[in-house]
Amino acid sequence: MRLDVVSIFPEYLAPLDLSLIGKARRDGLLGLHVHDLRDFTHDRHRTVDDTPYGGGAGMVMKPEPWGEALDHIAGQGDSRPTLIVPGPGGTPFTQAMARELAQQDWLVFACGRYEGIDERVYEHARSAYDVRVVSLGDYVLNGGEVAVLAIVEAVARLLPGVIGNAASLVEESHEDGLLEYPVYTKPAQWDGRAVPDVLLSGDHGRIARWRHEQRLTRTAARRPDLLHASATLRGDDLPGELVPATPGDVGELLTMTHACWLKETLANRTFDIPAVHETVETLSASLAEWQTYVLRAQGRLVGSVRGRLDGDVWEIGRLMVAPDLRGRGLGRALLSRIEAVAPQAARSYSLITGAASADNQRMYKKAGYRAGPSPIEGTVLLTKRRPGRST
Ligand code: JD8
Repeated sequence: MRLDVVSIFPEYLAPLDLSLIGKARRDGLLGLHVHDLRDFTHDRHRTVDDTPYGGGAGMVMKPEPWGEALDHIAGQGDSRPTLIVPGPGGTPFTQAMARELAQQDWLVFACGRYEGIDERVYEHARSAYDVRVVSLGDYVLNGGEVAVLAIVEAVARLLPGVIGNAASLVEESHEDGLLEYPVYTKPAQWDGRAVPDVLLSGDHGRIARWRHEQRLTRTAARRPDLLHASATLRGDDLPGELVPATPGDVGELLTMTHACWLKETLANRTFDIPAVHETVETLSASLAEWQTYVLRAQGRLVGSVRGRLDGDVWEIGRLMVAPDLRGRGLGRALLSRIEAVAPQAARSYSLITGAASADNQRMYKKAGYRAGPSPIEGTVLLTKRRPGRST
């Protein structure tokens, strides 16, 4: 990758000689050329700024030096570079943008100062560049150099060979939308403080689960904006009440049904499970037969359950939670909700699950259900008397 930076303070970019970026330059993994804007002036004072048309405080950067500088640089190669112009009003710089820019061959950075660069420079540059105005964040700096230092580091470290252990790029904050987990190193005891036992356990599965939980918890606490509401959903604080399913839900419901029953087919080693063979038509028709409810988090369908009265038994079915949200008590919460909406005539609850669906059976038994013989081979029938309903 080739990088060009234009600034009236070229020494500001000296930190890019250091550390991994400096090494990457020396190893030829990226070429960085820093240009002094004043080299593209022709007056004795090497003037780059002037007073703003229309009046107002401060000075504006003159168009001529910029025009000459950008034309000169564009002439250094055949391809069409991307021109990044940092500015407080630009598109927020993100890890996703860093990944995108890291795919480019040639990036050119224009560091403004004063009140900014004459607007005609942006228009002029579009003839030879893909121009992007990018902001580092919602605060005001005095110029673009600091932003360029940050953007170049964020982009260059994604280039092959720059970071020794590319694997470490995977679990980083913002790489997958979650903040990083806490890290520890020797000594195991310091300042009367211990390293969490799980990290000393050698149980890599447990360590991975703990780290993921830490990332979720930290992100929910510090950057809930990064999380889809569903990510922080827990059974004990279900938002709102269950909403009756409508024909408009059928598409998503079918998709989630098939996704959720994959686990049951694997556990029970059979595809002979009604949910697996559900279609849009059969599911649409079922809405008339079953009281079906959906649970949404910020618009995302994350759970569902249904019930119908069979004599004095409230038959519960299709209790499902989006696979990535299991283990948070949502299934238990949905079960409580569907029990709560059982009609007066219901004196007990029943539901059927796979004979090998251990997690489901464990959850139902914890909720007070008793397993018994089922009319359907390969399944168990779980029943529970409705509280306060004597025999
Ligand atoms: C480039 C001139 C200063 C900005 C009058 C203060 C980025 N996140 C960011 N905050 N500020 C900048 C930034 C500020 C710049 C320039 C970037 C060039 N200034 C100006 C307008 C108000 N002064 C930035 N990226």
